[in-house]
Order: sequence, then structure tokens, then C-alpha cells
Amino acid sequence: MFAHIRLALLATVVAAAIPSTPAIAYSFKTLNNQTPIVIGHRGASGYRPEHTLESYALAIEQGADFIEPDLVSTKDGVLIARHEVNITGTTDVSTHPEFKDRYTTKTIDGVTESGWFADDFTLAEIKTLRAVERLPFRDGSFNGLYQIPTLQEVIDLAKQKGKETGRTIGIYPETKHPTYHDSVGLSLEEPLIATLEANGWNSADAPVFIQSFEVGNLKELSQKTNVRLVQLTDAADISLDGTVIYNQPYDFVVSGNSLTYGDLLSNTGLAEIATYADGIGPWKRSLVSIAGVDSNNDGVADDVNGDGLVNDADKTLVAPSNLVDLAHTLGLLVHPYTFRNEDRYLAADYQGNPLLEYKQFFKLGVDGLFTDFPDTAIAARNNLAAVPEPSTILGSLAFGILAKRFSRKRQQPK
Ligand SMILES: [Ca+2]
Ligand SMILES: [Ca+2]
Ligand SMILES: [Ca+2]
Ligand SMILES: [Ca+2]
Repeated sequence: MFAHIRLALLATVVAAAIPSTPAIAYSFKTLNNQTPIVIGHRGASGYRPEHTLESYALAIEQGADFIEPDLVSTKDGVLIARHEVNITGTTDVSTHPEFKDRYTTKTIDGVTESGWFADDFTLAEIKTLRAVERLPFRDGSFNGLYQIPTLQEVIDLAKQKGKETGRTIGIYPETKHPTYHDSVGLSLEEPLIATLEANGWNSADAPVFIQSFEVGNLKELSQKTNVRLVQLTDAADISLDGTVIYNQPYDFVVSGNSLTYGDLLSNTGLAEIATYADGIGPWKRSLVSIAGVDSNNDGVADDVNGDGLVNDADKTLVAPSNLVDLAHTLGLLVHPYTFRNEDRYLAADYQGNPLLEYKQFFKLGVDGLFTDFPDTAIAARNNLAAVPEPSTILGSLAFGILAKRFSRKRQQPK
């Protein structure tokens, strides 16, 4: 009761003081109390064809701290920025008659697909292609303008922009399909480390995180480089009630290891990750999931907003998991993916306002996040940092003062 009155009194005093005091910096609950990083996912891929220098440059211009090249290998062993080995959907390769005979069918991570594949092209050939927008609901007006960059070109851009802006621009490369690349004799890890080494970025304090959905190659990398490593985790789906349905790292599928990504995100799994990596990159639904509505009882989520699609906009948030706290307790950074502005990716609770989603995740204490729209993430981060919500100021101030008093009391010898 006494504490309650004192809190109320403090709140009054603090509230009265607010108008005349300068803005109080938001206290991010990140692992190192640092401002969370914004990672330009495939660049600023909400605005430009993904994985082009133009997409990365825009991300940097918008304030991204890191740019994210996904890496696949060319036939001649050069690392280039593409999300898929299959380059049919992100380049104009299908319009090149000289490559007509390269059309083929391959099985990558157990999935059989047809098209044109990066590992059948030399870098010189890749350079004759131009990038196209992958998603039909995004701006296609930049189609056919931009080249496919190499990892070296991405590093050159980050360094050049770093000089121009006076900021540290990091890179966050992802090794795509390491098991597949090994199977075709185009292992990714060696050229990745060699390229980082050649650029003076093969060290723990380099502005670099290497990420992978597989486990084996990260463990291998942890023996070969001091660059910070991040274990990505995936999932197959979400059930109606918001339960995340986990699948497996592909190298586990191949080796017969029965553990799932869900197991990796348990306390035991995270402790294991902490032995070879510096952080985790979970799907955002492992932190905050969403539940559907099933009024027609067909077992699947309904199209609540009636736009003809069933997606995140038809679902509502469930209580956050304790994954951020679990990971932080083990010293692991948490960098969830992927944040996007379009309605279809936003739970109904946010009412189409992506800023609200970013703020929720920043408040959970994430150490960074992957976004297709770095400008929106930066706006949310700035907004949170500059203008704490009144209840947060009061709460943290009052709590801080009380905590100090109590801790001082505890420390006083009697
Ligand atoms: Ca990626
Ligand atoms: Ca390898
Ligand atoms: Ca239904
Ligand atoms: Ca809908």
C-alpha cells in the first residue's frame, strides 16, 4: 500500500516535470542495450528489384545499418547476390534466346523445379542479364535496368557508401543452400571467407554477420572464421490457433537428424547454437504469432476482410513467446525476419500501419530486424527513441527511482 502511494506520488512529480525536460532516450532491451540494427533485406527490396546494387544503395540511403546479400555460386565459382539458385523469377534470362538451351530441371533441397540456374552460367554470362521485380504487387518499372552484383561489388558499395555517409555500413551475407552447392562442387564457405579476408573483413569486429538456415556449414564456419555468425530458423506454417509448425534444416534432413527448428529454439537448442554462433535469425512468427478465424469450420483460416486472399491481414496477434529473453539469457542476439509494409503481411491488429509492428518488436528487445522497407523501420526506431510513450516514461522512471532506492537500501550495512 505504502509503495503504491509512493509510486503515485512519484508519477505526479514526474508527470509535472515532463514538459520542461528534454526527450529521454528510449532504453532498448537489446542484448547489449544498443540501438537495434536495421538490415536492408535484399536491399530496399520493397522499392527496387531485390539484390541489385541499386536496391542496396537505396537501403543505405534510407538509413539501413546493414545490407543483406543472399549468396549463390556461378558455374565458375563466383559468389553473386541472388535469393535462389533458380534465377528465372528475378532476372530476364527467359528472354535471352542464346540461353534457351540452358533451361533445365533440378532438385534443390528436395524440391524439383524447372528454369535457369545460376550454377549453369559463368559470371560473364550472368553479367549480360538484368534483374526484374519478383513480386507482382510491387513496382516493376525498374525491370531490365540493373545487373546482378557479385559479393565483391556489394562489399565495394558498402565501403564506398560508408565513406560518403560517415556511417559504418555492414554486410549480412547468407549462404544459400550450402548442401546443394557442395553437391555440385561449388562450396560457398571457402570463397566467402577468402573474399572477406581480401577486404579486411574476416574478423570478429568486422561489420559482418554471416547467416545460414543450415547448421553444419555454420559450425564449419565457426572453426574457420571469427566473423559473427547467425543461425537462421524457419517454419513450414502456422496452425489456426497460432502454433508455429516447424520444419528442419536441410542438412538435418540429409543426415537423418530428427531435430526441427522448433527444437533449435528450445533452451537446449539455443544453448547449442551459442557454442558456434552469435545470434539467431528467427521467422518473426516465432516471436509473435497470429491466429486465424474459422467461422465456416472448414479447418482453415477465413478471408475475414473479404479481399479474396487469406493472409496475415485476416489474422490477429497472439501473446509473444519468450524467445527473445531465452536467447538473451544465453548471450545470443535476436534478428527476426521479414518485415514488410504491405497489408497482406501485417496482422489485423496493426490496422495497416507497419510502424506498430516494428514498435512491438523493438519493445520485445530484438537486436535488429530484416526489412524490405528500411525507411519505415528507421522511422519506427527514431520515433520510439525520440518520443517514449508517457506510460513508458512514467513506468521506467518511477521504477528506476524505486529500484535505486531499494538497491541502495539493500547495500547499506546494518
Ligand atoms: Ca536472406
Ligand atoms: Ca561447403
Ligand atoms: Ca475457414
Ligand atoms: Ca483476406
